[in-house]
Amino acid sequence: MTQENQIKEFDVLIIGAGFAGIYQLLKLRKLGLSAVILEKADQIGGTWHWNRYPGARCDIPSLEYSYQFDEDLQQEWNWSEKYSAQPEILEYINHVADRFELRDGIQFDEEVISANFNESISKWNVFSSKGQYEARFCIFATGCLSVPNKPDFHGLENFEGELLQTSSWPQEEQDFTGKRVAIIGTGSSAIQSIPLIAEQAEELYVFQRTPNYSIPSNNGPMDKNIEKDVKSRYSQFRKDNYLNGFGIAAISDESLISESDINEVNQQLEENWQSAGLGFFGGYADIPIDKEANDVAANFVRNKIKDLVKDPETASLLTPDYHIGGKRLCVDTGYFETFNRQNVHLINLKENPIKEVSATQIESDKAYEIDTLILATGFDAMTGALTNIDISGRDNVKLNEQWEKGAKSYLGLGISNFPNLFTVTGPGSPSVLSNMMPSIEQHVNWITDCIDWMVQNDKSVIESSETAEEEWMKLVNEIADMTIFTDTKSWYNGSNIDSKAKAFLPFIGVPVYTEMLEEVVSENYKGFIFDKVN
Ligand code: N01
Repeated sequence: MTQENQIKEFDVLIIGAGFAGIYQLLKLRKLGLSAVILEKADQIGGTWHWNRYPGARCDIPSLEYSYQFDEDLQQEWNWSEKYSAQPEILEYINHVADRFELRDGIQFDEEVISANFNESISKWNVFSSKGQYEARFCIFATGCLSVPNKPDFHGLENFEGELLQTSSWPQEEQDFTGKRVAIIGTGSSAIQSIPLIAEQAEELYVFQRTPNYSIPSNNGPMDKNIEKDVKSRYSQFRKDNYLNGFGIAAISDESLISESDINEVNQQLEENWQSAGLGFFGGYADIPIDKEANDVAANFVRNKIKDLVKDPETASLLTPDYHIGGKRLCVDTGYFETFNRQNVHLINLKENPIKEVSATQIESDKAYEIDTLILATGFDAMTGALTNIDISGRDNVKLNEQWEKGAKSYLGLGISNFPNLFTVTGPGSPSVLSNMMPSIEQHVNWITDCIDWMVQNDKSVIESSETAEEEWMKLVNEIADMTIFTDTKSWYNGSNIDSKAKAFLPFIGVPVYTEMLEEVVSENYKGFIFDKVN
């Protein structure tokens, strides 16, 4: 066997060098375990590396969308804006990698192709684009929104102009000056990028299938008083946020619209519109669960769209008719106002789906001559990054076959038949319905403690029991069924991808989830099986 072909051995393999992967590497090193990250990209950053389209920024305040594991780090790092833009977030993760000397533990340009559990030695055998690895544990830190959805538009391969996708944006700056640009999709990525592209492009054609609710970010330079206040009580601030349903320091949601005076409700919603962004529901606990309360909030936004967009027909096309929050809420800077520009045109794909893309045109209600086509068509969310890898567990069970009728996981951390495999923010955990950063840290801490516990207690192999997994997913769905989240087509329930099983995947409710995680640990990892004998 040549040097390159040698199997490299580690205690733990981590897949993905985003926020989850690099923190996981740090934690495992502290435990004294050997670990390596395999990363497909040529640099760290995960989602913040790939999604570098114009306007990309977080929509949870940066004081919250950041690591909390190191007090010095959180005190010393200063964000320039309330919601930081993608370049600054990338700078931050690079800073963390350097500060904690993590770079030498990452293999770049190395895509994981397959992972097979070898039952005879209880180890994972992993093949990448560059080599072969053997490890006791595999941790998938592959993100929830990392596999782009590229719909098969008829004739797309014939397009001779520039084809871009928001979720794999080139590293070189793109200049749209003088160009006729088409963008397909009106989710968060499009809503962030459209206002900026419109400022440059000669013409911008927005192809919309479903309109979205979007709340103004009211972004701006970091308020130094707020920063000082948060930093003076950072660890308590973080703890308090875990007690909020979505893990975000929004306005507490103690009131019910159904029991409140409508004028007061509208006043509160106006305040939220002016300042809360993603926390727009703040103040009212019944918006996600009571259709009438939801209608009050939805109508508030619908009226705002009517006020912001001058042309009534365009305003009406931009107005969603489904429950607010059913699709992930968007946060924007001047999105609706952009449609008042002469060079921006909205095309309704519900009435006129895309018929054909040719060398220079895109055709729906008519043919549009374009120079650039941007796909802002979303992701194979929550499961895509796992099912795209050929993963086989016990008895050669394939993960994508086991999940054919819907993904099942215990706590979003472990999957039955896949021993010593952990997922960070996997399906069945709050993940995308929470602030991802604390949720990532919560999972990485949990996984690391679990591995440590196994070492201390002389356990070799852990896997979730099928019963625990079944019961867990039943609970995930029971909670979701109490809300309006399941009525709407969204990537939360796989409806954005035709071939995908339709099931609601995120766990709703950070505080309950946190309690349950603690309970599982306090009962010696209840629901998991150790050292299973066949
Ligand atoms: O993707 P999306 P995204 N023909 O799935 C349309 C996070 N994020 O990248 O709704 C025509 O939301 C699709 O239409 P429809 C955030 O969690 C965060 O924008 O399926 N259209 C939709 O309009 C977000 O929710 C930030 O009818 C097609 C759009 O494409 C998630 O990532 C910023 C189509 C896809 O919207 C995904 O957002 C950006 C087809 N065949 C993203 N297929 C922050 O602010 C799809 N569409 C932190």
